[in-house]
Amino acid sequence: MLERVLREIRARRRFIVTSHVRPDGDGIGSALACSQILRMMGKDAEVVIHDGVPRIYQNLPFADRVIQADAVPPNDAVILLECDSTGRTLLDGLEKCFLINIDHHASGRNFADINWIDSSVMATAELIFRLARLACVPVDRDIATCLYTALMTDTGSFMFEGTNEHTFTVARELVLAGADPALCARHIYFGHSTAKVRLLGAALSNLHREGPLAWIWITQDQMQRFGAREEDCEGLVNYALSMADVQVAIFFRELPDRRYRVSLRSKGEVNVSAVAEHFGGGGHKCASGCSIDGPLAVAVSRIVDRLRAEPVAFNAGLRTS
Ligand SMILES: [Mn+2]
Repeated sequence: MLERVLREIRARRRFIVTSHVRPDGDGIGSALACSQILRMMGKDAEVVIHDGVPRIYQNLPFADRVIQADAVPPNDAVILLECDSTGRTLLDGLEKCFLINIDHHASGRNFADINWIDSSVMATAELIFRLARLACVPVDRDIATCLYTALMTDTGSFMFEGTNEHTFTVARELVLAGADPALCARHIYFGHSTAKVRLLGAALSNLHREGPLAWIWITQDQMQRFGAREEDCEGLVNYALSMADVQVAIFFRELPDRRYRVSLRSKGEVNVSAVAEHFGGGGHKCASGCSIDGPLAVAVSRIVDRLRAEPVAFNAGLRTS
């Protein structure tokens, strides 16, 4: 499939690269790297992201030229990264375009003209790295920095389930190409806003525990009080997962329309993508998300009930603790 993707790229000239709303490190890093690889192949390429670049990724090379827009500009093809549908981009006009879908999610779908979905890799960045290799584009320091940041964030700093020797081989290649691990980490893990740390305090003061489950939430009122943005909620769920006997952590964020955005994280025993998919969302075995109607108490009990119905080992844990 990689060969096919490269063939279709070579046959075209003007590209738009995009990813989903609320883009994460892999979405942003892979899109920035991909667009630069295309430019080094002699193509016109721009990154268009509905929500623009979150603050912690704004130091990445090429981030300053990302176009924040509601529709795709004229192009010969659009490359969608990390999306299971065109809808995930919130960009208008995609139905008229030639679409190339590159993804590594198990929930990935064949919605585009070409679909390269490989759920054996930890990050789309690994696929973009392979694309550069096959296209004979030298991975320079800037491209390596984008790809390393994508790989680092999607593996939870090389700590998530599925991280293996192959992941480190790719990371090694990227460091050899000029990515600076400490510098990449500093921008992401020591680059938070004050609002985010205040949100963390509020979320942790709402910590609930039930056996191997932990959940926290943030209200619109708190978001406004701290002057927080949506992106400031990114990663808060991981603090609830950090306790020794917790298997699954859930983060509920109240949306302006009073629905709730739900982030699910698992240490590996429980497949949380099945739970998210049940409510119309998706993701990975260990990290997934969905949206659900409020009020909060109803949203919490629907999600928690669904988790109680999950695998036997997990239920045993729930009953005995
Ligand atoms: Mn990813």
